[in-house]
Amino acid sequence: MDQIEIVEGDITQLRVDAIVNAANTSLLGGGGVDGAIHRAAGPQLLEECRTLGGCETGQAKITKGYRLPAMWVIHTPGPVWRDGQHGEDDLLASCYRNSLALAVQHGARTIAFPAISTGVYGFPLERATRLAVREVRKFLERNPTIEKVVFACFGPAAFECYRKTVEEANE
Ligand code: AR6
Repeated sequence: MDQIEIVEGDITQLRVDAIVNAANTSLLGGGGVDGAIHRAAGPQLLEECRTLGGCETGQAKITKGYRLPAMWVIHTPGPVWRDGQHGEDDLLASCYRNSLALAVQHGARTIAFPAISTGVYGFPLERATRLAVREVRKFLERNPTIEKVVFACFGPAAFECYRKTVEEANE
């Protein structure tokens, strides 16, 4: 799976066609990676987000990237973790699928994901990582237009988790 790349660092710095934002359903900004993306993109991003009317959990909407190196931002609200019995896995999987489908629709060939839902929303990192890697691999098998998917890991623990999971998936 050499289309999958794992990097440690700030997703806002990545030179890819699209970066994914772990948003909330208002799409009006927040903390974590959402805050970082809005800060780096500048105020026009929020202006465009205001026109979108929010977004349901597991769905995705796209905007321009403004001051970001990325041309597009794909906003997807992940599920809030409760106990794993409230559809969290399916919702998180649909975040990945819908984001990738939007990227394809807009001609993006390279896309970067943060670890959606694993911060404030409390989704267990290992479980989220396995699911992210599985969904991305499935999508890549069927969609040759995507050339590269980057997992942007914030900190060494997340990096290690993704590295191990991708390695296991390749076995
Ligand atoms: N680049 C890459 N990853 C990052 C960055 C960054 N600059 N900053 C944080 N992360 P979170 P969630 C990682 O909390 O759990 C917001 O307020 C972080 O370490 O940003 O989906 C939204 O508005 C973690 O691994 O998103 C929502 O209200 C991952 O990004 C809520 O938080 C996701 O953490 C969404 O919560």
